[in-house]
Amino acid sequence: MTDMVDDSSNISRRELLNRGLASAAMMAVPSALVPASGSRASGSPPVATPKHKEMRLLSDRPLNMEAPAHLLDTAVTEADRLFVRNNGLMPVNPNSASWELLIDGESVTSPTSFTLDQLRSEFEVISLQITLECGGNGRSEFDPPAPGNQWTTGAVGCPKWTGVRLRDVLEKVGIRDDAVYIGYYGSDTHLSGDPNKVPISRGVPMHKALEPETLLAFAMNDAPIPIEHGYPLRLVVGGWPGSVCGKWLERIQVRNKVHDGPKMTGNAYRVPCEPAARGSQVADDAMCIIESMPVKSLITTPRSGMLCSVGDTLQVGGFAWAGDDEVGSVDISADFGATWTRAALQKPVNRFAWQRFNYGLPLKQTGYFEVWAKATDQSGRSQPMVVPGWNPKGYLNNACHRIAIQVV
Ligand SMILES: Nc1nc2c(c(=O)[nH]1)N[C@H]1C(S)=C(S)[C@@H](COP(=O)(O)O)O[C@H]1N2
Ligand SMILES: [Mo]
Repeated sequence: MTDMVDDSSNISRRELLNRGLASAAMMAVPSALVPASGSRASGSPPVATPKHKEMRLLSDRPLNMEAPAHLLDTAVTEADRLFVRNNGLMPVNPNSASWELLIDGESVTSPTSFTLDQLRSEFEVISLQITLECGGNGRSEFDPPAPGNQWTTGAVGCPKWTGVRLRDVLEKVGIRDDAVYIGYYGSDTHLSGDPNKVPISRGVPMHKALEPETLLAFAMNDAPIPIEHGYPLRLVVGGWPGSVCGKWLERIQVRNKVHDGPKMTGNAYRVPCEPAARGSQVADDAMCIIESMPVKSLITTPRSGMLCSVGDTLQVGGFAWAGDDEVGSVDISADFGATWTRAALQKPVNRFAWQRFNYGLPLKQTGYFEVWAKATDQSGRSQPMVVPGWNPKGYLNNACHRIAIQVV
C-alpha cells in the first residue's frame, strides 16, 4: 500500500481519500501557450489559451498535448483541457476581420469567398456539442509500437461549437452533380518552413460534408476558438477522425474525385482494408481511408489510483461515443471482465455529442481492483477488452479504459 502513497506519513486518511493517490504527471506548459501579458487590446485576436497544468505535452514543435482522463469529467470539455494535435506550425495572429473562406474546386462553377461576417449574417448560426477524437488516440498501446504521437487516452474531448452549416454555404455557392469529396486547406505552415508545402489537407465525401451537423465553426464554448484549436474558423465534422476537422480554415475545395491532399493518400489516416497480422507490412494500395470512428468510452471519475473505503459506494462516471452511431449501453466490470453490470447512460444532447454514464460501484472487499468500462453502440458493436487489430500507423485503438483503485 505505502508504495502507492507519496509522503503519507503526516496526512489524514480522509485527506488521502480526497486527493487520491495518483501523482499527476505535471509537464511545463509550453511558453507558446502562455499569454505574454495579462491584458490585450479589445478587438485584437485572442492570444493562446493557457492549458491546464496537468495536460501532458507530447511534443512542442509541432504542438501536441493530451488530457489525463480525470480532467475530462465535465459534459462540455473546457478549452484549457482539450487535446491539441498540430501537424505543422500554427499561424501567428490570424486576423479575423480580413479572414476569408474560399470555396472552389472542380465541382464549383463560381468560386466564392466569404468573410466571417458574411458567414454569420447570411446563414443560420447553430451550436452543437461534437466529440473530437484523434484517429491515433490510444496509439501508445500497440505492440509492436506504431510510429507517431504516443497518445494514451487523452486525445478526445467534446466542446460546444458554434457556426454555420457547411451544407448551407455549399448550396449557396452551387455544387455540380459530379461532386465527390471536399478537401480543406488551413493557414498553418509546414514544419520545414517551406511555404509551398501543406502540412495537412484532408476531407470527407459529399454525403458527410452535407450532413446538417457538419459545421464551419467560429466559436468554441461561446468564445472565439482558441488559436491552437483553429482560430478564427475551423471545420467540425462529427464521428470521424479529428483529422477531417480542418483548423485555420481558409479554403474548401469541392472535388470531382476523392480528395488527394497531404495525409489523404499513402497510409496516413488509413487502416489495412483487410485485417493484418501484428507488425506486418501493408502496401499503400491495400490501405483504406478511416471513416466513422469505433465505439469507445473513458472513465473520468474517479481518477486512477484512488484510495477508497470499504463499505462505500464508489461513483464511477465518464463518457462514451460511437462515431456515426449512438452508444446504446455502457457496462462496468471490477473483476477483469468476469462479470459486468449496466451503468446509467444519458442520451447525447445532439447527434455526435458524447454521452455521460454513471454507476455506483459497491466496495465490498478490501484490496486492489481495476474498474473497466465497455461501451456498446446501437448496432451491437462493443469495445474490445484487448487492443484491437494492429495496423501500421496505430489508429483506432478502442480497447476498454481501465482505472485502478485500492480499497482499504
Ligand atoms: N489545418 C490543420 N487542421 C487540422 C490539423 C492540423 O495540423 N492542421 N490537425 C488535425 C488533426 S490530426 C486533429 S486530431 C484535429 C485536432 O484538433 P484540436 O487540436 O483542436 O484538438 O485537428 C485536425 N485539423
Ligand atoms: Mo489526429
